[in-house]
Amino acid sequence: MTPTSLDYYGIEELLTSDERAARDRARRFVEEEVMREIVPHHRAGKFPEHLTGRMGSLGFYAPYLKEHGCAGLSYTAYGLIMQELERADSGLRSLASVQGALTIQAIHSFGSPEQHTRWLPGLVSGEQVGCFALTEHRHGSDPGGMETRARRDGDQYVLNGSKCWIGNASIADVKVVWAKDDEGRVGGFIVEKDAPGFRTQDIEGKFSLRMSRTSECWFENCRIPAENRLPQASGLSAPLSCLAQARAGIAWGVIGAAIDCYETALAYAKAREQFGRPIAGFQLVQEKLVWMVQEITKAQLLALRLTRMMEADAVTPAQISLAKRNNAWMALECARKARDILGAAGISDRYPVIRHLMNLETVYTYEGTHDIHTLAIGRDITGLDAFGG
Ligand code: TGC
Ligand code: FAD
Repeated sequence: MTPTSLDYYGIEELLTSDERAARDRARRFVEEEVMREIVPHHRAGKFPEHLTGRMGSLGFYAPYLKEHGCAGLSYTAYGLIMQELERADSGLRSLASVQGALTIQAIHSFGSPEQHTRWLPGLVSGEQVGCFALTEHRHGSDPGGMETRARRDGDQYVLNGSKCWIGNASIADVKVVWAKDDEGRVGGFIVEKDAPGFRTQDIEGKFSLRMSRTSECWFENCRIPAENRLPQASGLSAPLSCLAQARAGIAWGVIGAAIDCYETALAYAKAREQFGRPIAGFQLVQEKLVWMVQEITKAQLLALRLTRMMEADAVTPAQISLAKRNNAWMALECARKARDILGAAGISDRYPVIRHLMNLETVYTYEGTHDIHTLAIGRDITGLDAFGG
């Protein structure tokens, strides 16, 4: 196991022993069971499906929850687990985000006790795969405009519409689908694997998050039992509150990708010689390495403070937006600088940098684009809505 990792400001001292243990368990899993899988699966554009159950058995899905087999750890431990998963590949962290912070979170927050008993144990253990279908072909940043409808018909709901860019939808046993009801109010509906009228297709040709399955979905008079509606989910705030948990995980996760880029670039720069000396000795190269250390350190402090505020139940959506916005941008910039330091070698998957760089283009966009978070924070500090309308 890698003994050390970038920790310029002694973050280690601010963690509890349980948090360190959770991080080390995730790191060990990544190094012993995942790293050898990554390049072949990334090249093939496939997720190593057998890891889904294994990650459940290690308690990686919504580990900040206590019931139904969840690990009952702190939000900081959750963040550290996401960091270690994303150090390997954003697709691995994405699986944990979609399964845990989105699907499990939605059923946990808005489901009935019967729904908890029925679906949560299988999702928490990873025996069942979940997905969270909010985005539509015509509505990404503005999910409030969604066109998918759920019409009540006796003891069933009939869903019509489509969703796009949905992680794991084509293999999901349990799909949390957000749709507007007869009153035009957003609700959450659980669509099970073989629901009649449901169709899905994986999106091919992705250059980013290749080690992750992403799908389109269509609902054509798709009938589900009325008891599959999440009773407590009423309005757009329901899916947005799940996104808050996932965005906090991303704020931590991307630090893992950034550290991997930095450490790769540092080692390369010390070994690679040009003009008769290691390129690490050139001022311009040092400036890039220093920028990475500086921004990763700031991102670590931001992420830690964020999850400590979440542990105290004292965080606002705009504060979460700020951490997601800053840290995803920071990681993408680190990947770009690391790619530059590696020269031509930086475009080869012999090194992890180009893979992280391509992945981070997705992370910059999903869970609210960089600019959508700019406007969310802008609205918070000015009281003025610049989203349009
Ligand atoms: P707005 O009026 O602001 O809000 C509607 C209601 O929601 C409440 N709210 C929140 N609640 C909890 N957490 C948040 N972060 C919240 N933000 C808003 C708000 O108080 C209001 O409540 P109420 O009771 O008054 O109705 O809604 P808006 O239509 O103006 O939109 C705001 C905006 C643009 C920020 C929002 O729509 C947004 O976040 N858009 C981005 C969409 C997005 O992030 N989609 C992500 C899809 S899932 C995904 O990408 C998964 S990838 C996962 C992975 O692989 O890791
Ligand atoms: P758009 O909303 O069309 O935005 C395009 C551009 O316009 C962006 O630059 C944006 O910032 C800008 N823009 C939009 N509105 C404004 C404005 N008011 N002011 C200024 N600029 C604006 N979604 C799910 O529901 N579930 C998933 O599991 C999921 N997984 C994903 C996996 C991958 C690999 C990807 C790429 C996406 C995934 N998404 C998922 C979708 C993701 O959340 C959306 O892509 C994202 O919310 C942006 O929506 P969009 O792509 O439609 O872009």
